[in-house]
Formats: sequence, C-alpha cells, structure tokens
Amino acid sequence: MSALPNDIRLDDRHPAVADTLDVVRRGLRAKPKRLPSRLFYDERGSQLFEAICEQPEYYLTRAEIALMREHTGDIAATLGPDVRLVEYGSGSGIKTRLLLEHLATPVAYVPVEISRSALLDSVATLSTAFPQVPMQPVCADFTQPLRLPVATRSPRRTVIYFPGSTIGNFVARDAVAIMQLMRAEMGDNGAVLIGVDLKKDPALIEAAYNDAAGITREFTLNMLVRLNREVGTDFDLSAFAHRAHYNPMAGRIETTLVSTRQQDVHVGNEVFAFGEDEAMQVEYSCKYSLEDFAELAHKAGLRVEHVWFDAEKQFSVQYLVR
Ligand code: AVI
Repeated sequence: MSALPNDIRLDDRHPAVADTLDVVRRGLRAKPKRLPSRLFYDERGSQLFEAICEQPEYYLTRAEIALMREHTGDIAATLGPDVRLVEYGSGSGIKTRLLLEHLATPVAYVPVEISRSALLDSVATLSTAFPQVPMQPVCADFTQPLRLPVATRSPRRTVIYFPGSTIGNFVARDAVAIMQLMRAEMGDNGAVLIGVDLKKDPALIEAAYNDAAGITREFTLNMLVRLNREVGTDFDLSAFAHRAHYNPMAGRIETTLVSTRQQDVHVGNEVFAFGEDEAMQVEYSCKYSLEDFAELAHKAGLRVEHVWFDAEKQFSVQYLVR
C-alpha cells in the first residue's frame, strides 16, 4: 500500500469488520444464498482484477482503452474546461490518465473507492503524473450517498466517471439507484461519463469470464479467502468451484460459487448448510443494447447525450446529462 504525498488528505469511510460480518450473515440466510460482488475487492482481489483485465479473453478493458485512445480528445471537449472529475473506483490506469491528460484545467480529481490499498496506490501514482491536479481521495462505498469534499476552486461542472462497465455489476433496480445518486451528486450542470459493455455473441462474453489461465476463478474464490481472514468464516476453498454462465434472457453473466459437496460453514456463532452443487450468487455482469441502457438511464432521470464506440462496437462510453 502506498503512502500519500503530504498535501493529499484521505477521507476514510471504510466499513468496519462488524458490517461485513452482517452482510455475510444476511447473504447466507437468503434463498438462494448470495454475497455482494463488492466483497471481491480486498488488496489481492484488486490485483487479480487487474490481471483479469490483461487476459486475452477479457475484451472489455482492451475495447474501452482503444475507444478512449481514439476519442479522448472529443470526450474531453464535450466535458469542457474546469471540470471536477469524480471517479467511482480507483483509476490509476490508462483510461483515467488519458482523460486527465486531455481535460482543460481540471479543478480536482476525486476517486471514490472501497479498497483503501487500491485507492492509495492509484492516488500515489496519479499525483506524481499530474502534480498540477488537486487530488481528493475518498475511501467509501459509492452505492451510499456521499459527501464529496469541497474543491479549492469552484468547478464549472462535476463529471462522475464510472468506467469499466461496473454499472453492469448491479441489478437494474440498484443500477437506477446508483445513477440517481450520481444525478444528485453531479448537480444541475453536471454529467455522468460511463463505460457500458454491449450485447454480443454469448460465446465471446462467456469466454471473458472463464479465462484459460484461471485468473477469474482465483478472483472469485478469493472472496472466500478474504472472508475467512477478515471475519473468521471457515469456507473450505477446496470445496467451492467458480461457475460463470451467460443468461441470454436476462442479458448477463451470472457468476456463482458452487459447493462441490454437502458442508457446513460457520459465520460468527451461526452455521450455514450447503448442499452438494448448491450455487451461491456472487456477481452479475449485465450486457446492454443501446436501448436497454437509455431506458435504465431514463429511469434515473438521465438522458444519453453522446455515445462513443470502439472500432468493433464491442463497448461504449456514454455521456449522460439531466
Ligand atoms: C468490474 N466489473 C465490471 C468486472 C465485470 O466484468 O463484471 C468484474 C469481473 N468479474 C469477473 N471478471 C471481471
């Protein structure tokens, strides 16, 4: 984990262990059992996700970077000067860099990220590359209302940047709720710049979540490693398998951890029985048509003003306004 430069203050609202234990208890009481995908992202989980992005099957990152390389000039011109750029998720990577390089006189960069280590690493890297851009990191869960730090200079526009198609990790109701929060946080003149993965050949989508090197499998199982370490559960790693299937009706990858035998798992003083082949839901990765996504945005009171694509039209970056 990197140390922050002296002039950057971390606003730390990381959830307590007791909250995580409560989330796990509630998830295992549900039928079918489920755990939220945000639990993937401890330090190791964030590293594994970075590794997934480099797998040949995981087309999303390559397509989004190609899109940004081709269109950042146009995107930055659409956002305009004196923007306060609020990113949901930590963005040390190429996409954030491209944006910060092209934005005219940005007022501040505000990454909001639940993984403290990923946040600190990204700010340490970006503050070296962009010493002229004030950085105001917030360690928090962006699915809850945020109090954004006050910028030292007043922005012309707040733009919420949400790349990577992370919106697809939320069911429609929650995705709408998050976009409603964004709408409130960006204010009247604000906008949302969001990465949205598109519907395509199901075989291509399914391969992206079942890479040959097994990194996604390790990423999924790491959730259990993390819970065993952080909240004292006793998941037996050798008795759970990663399964990721595309559900064409719902238009989404459904990732589950499947119990390979009958077993009991202890969470605090509660015992949860798993049957053989019982699947616990851990992630959805929704894929959209342009119409699907425009309708979702509309439900949140947002309108799609621009859409950019990569050359193969696998992925889109969309600009939403009130
Ligand atoms: C972060 N999110 C958009 C990724 C996705 O594609 O749903 C997380 C991921 N899960 C497995 N592979 C990648």
